[in-house]
Amino acid sequence: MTITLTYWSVRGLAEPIRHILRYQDEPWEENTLQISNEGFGDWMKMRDADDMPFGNLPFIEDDGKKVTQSITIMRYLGRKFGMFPTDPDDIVLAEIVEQELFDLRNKMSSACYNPYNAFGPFPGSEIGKFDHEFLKGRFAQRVSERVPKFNKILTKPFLLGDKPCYVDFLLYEFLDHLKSFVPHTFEGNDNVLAFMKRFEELPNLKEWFESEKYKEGNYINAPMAAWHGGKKE
Ligand SMILES: N[C@@H](CCC(=O)N[C@@H](CS)C(=O)NCC(=O)O)C(=O)O
Repeated sequence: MTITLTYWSVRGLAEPIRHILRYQDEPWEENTLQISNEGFGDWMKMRDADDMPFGNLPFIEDDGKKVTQSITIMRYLGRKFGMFPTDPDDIVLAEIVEQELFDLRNKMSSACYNPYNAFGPFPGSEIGKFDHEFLKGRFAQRVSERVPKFNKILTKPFLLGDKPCYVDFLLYEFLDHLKSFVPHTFEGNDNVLAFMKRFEELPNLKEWFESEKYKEGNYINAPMAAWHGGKKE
């Protein structure tokens, strides 16, 4: 049965899932929700149905089963397509990097989405002050210390060896966010740049990165964010 991915019409948390689905050879489909009152209404109906214990976006449907939580989806697809490590040391490294990326990604989201009005207006939401430039500066500092650490561990073609594992898809997408958000971070980190280039050359992904659809671009964050990024204007 064809896997279906449901998510908003941005890269957001779904792009690593899209990349892993693009890379493998089985057909898959996308159910795109528009960021509008109508799209939100459609989502409310799905979220409140009984077929997901904790309805959230993104989710995938595979063989009648719905899977939520982006990292769980990546692990699920990694196992399904033979891209989940089996060696205990590899699993530990993969999960450390997976969680490091999750932490950094959350920091970046906090610098981009104003918590006082992103989902409101709610009573009391006017009391806070959101300072995007300050938070971006803090984030830039953190990644300038973190990116060299990625550079240090990327000694093989991919994180664990010659072939990509599910974490490589998370890693590429996060690095690509950094490329737009804090581009100077890559200076002197040649292993990171070589990793990104190798990823873009992978079978099926190479065709994607050369496609018109990719060149059109898509926003990283939703329109309510202080920084959307990613779209080629
Ligand atoms: N931990 C979750 C976070 C999911 C999440 O925050 N999803 C946002 C979009 S990025 C959403 O719109 N969720 C729908 C909702 O909360 O109703 C994951 O990694 O999947």
